[in-house]
Amino acid sequence: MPIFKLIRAVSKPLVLIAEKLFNPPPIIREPMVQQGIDRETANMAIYEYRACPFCMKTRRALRRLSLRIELRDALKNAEHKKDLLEQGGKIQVPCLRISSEDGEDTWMYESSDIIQFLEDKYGATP
Ligand SMILES: N[C@@H](CCC(=O)N[C@@H](CS)C(=O)NCC(=O)O)C(=O)O
Repeated sequence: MPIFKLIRAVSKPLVLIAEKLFNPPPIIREPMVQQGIDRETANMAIYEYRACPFCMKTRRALRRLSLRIELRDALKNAEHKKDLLEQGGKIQVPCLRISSEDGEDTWMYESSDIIQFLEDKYGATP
């Protein structure tokens, strides 16, 4: 078994247990406000691996900010992996894809940048 697969196999249950134990409380918004945000984030997707700690950090931020952004498993789903490589530019997760109507999608790598972007955009909404 290649070393990365072995590390992933060992760390996966730990990452998932930690995520369950230390889940932050979500922001509760007025239904109308939440619906507006849901509409806005419908054009976003996060490419991730379930057991990646950087992805877990990002999923925690999604939960805290009550963002219903689609999660795309780039390890199990070959099409998501291909899109990440060919359109995003490299295989690295997490990656936030913001689709645009003109086809010029934005691919944002780095968990800290993704979280900062989402915090700036949605963190202050009551
Ligand atoms: N600095 C990056 C690190 C992300 C990272 O190292 N992700 C790993 C998975 S945990 C990855 O995508 N590795 C490439 C691969 O598995 O092919 C971040 O904070 O997002």
